[in-house]
Amino acid sequence: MSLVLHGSEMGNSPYVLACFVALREKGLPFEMRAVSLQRGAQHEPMFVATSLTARVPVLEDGGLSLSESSAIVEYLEEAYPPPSYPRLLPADLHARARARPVMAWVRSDVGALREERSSEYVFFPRDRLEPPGPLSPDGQAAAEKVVRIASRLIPDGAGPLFGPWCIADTDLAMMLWRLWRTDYPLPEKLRLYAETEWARPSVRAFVEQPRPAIYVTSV
Ligand SMILES: N[C@@H](CCC(=O)N[C@@H](CS)C(=O)NCC(=O)O)C(=O)O
Repeated sequence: MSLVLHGSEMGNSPYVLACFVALREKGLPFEMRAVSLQRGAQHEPMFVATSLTARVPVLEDGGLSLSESSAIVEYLEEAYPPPSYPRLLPADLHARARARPVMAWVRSDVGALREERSSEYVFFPRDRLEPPGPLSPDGQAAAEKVVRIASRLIPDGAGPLFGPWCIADTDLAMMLWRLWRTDYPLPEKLRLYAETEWARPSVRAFVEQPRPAIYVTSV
């Protein structure tokens, strides 16, 4: 087995987070390679040869190179399936069906929030960042939408979403941390959920990885 995960040098990609957590939860050994997005290394021919989209994450597994974080998660679940390997997606068909829209939604909607509350706020100390400005009307609407949807999804007792942990929990918690780390008032249930999900060893391993001192904005 020779698994390689290409991530960003700054260690702040929510999409790389999902793949990193998926690999850790599966208990698979993998090598992490950092691509310097700031220097445009994602456009270099060597990387483009492995990446369909010239973006991180990319997973290499033997002869396969795969882009797009949710495709990588789905691949890992099929290539290293339960019960031999721990699950990333719920065992129950309906729960699994409900987890996928959560994964798709955090990747495709609420762009204003992802832009105005960029992932640096989640992964870098606040004293190294510009204080977050007020949310624009679109950003505010997106924040309210996140709270509304998360409140509906997260069960009383603060989760996980669908019984045992699944990768959609990490995705949703990442979205909530954008709010929580920038002083947005989260309802207690959501705050508890976000904190619990962030305490998972697989997530801690990503959050606590060493990062370069330089700060550059991205979403
Ligand atoms: N839909 C993609 C999004 C990947 C993505 O946006 N990656 C960003 C880093 S967070 C990237 O590589 N940006 C560099 C670029 O677009 O040039 C996924 O889920 O993997």
